[in-house]
Amino acid sequence: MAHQWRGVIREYFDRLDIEKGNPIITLGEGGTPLVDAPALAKLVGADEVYLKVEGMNPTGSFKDRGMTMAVSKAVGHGAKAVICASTGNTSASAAAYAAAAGITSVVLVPEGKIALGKLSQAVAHKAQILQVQGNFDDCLRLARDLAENYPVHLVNSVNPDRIEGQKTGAFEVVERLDRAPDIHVLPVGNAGNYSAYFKGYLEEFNEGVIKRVPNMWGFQAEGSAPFVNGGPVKNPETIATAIRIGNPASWDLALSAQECSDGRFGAVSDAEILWMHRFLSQEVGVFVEPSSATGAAGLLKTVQQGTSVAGKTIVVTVTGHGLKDAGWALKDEDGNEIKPQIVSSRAEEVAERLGLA
Ligand code: AN7
Repeated sequence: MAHQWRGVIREYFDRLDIEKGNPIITLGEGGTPLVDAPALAKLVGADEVYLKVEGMNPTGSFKDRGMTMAVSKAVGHGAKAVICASTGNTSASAAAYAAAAGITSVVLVPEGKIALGKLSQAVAHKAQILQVQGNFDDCLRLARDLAENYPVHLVNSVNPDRIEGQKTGAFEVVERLDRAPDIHVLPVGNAGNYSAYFKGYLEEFNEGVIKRVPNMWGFQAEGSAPFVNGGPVKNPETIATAIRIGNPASWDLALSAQECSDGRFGAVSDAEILWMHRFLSQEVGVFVEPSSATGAAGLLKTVQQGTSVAGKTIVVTVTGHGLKDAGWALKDEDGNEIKPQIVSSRAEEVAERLGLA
């Protein structure tokens, strides 16, 4: 049989905190493409920009890298049920990995604030879903409380197994480039992924594989930007529902990653996010969910505000697939619905409509 990618635990077993003999629950996550994005490089004036396309993971987001670790270790400890709070992608991933493991999943999501694709994934994988009257931060508080007092294992990124699995994204970037990028850009919600990439790069640095750690640049949505405001946001708001988080779980880890990497945090408006969402689809060929365009939008804004990235090699993690939250592609710049025209099946008419005749 031909070799296929074996998932991040088997591919990086020696570099992960997991014991021999622990069951491995995998759906083949990781090994995602690093896509050259010359149109984005040109737009921002960088030497090279690559997108780490995490939408290519089994459930369509980067969460799978951490979930394979969290669920495998939960099963290793005898857990029969896992629980998470989620803005959507974590719930989709937890539900899928629990299904693969043959255990139950419970997901708490903010009422009415998760994208349809993600909700349908959690339902498809038979999660017990509850919509909580509150925001993500309320859901996380509740999930922690339940995991502490009832027989259910928490798989949010406050569980270090999640960060441990997600650090493999940095390993893959280094393997592909044969060095570290100068700058690594990410969208930030709970800041788990930002912290995980830094951990991965730092380990590569400590092992002498790379000569320096990239500057870690993290971007939030303006209405939901605790790292920029310097403290929690009580009522976070943004159309980028994945990162509609006011009280990030990985606050301390992320701040130290920012300091140690000489990195930065910034915020972009919903309009800037949607502009970049469209640019990535139309000019790069990569369809991401709006939240996932936040990093690239922040990179552009930083350049527009006067920071040059000339000569730099930049990697931008695009975190989730466009099909997760597909409706945004069907709106134009002014928010009007885009509806493909209806035509007869006569070639002359079709040619005329297409402007070919
Ligand atoms: C597409 O699913 O928090 O900064 O509950 O789904 O590590 O939180 C999702 C977060 C970026 C932010 N992009 O990552 C959840 C959840 C997408 C996301 C983030 C999320 P973190």
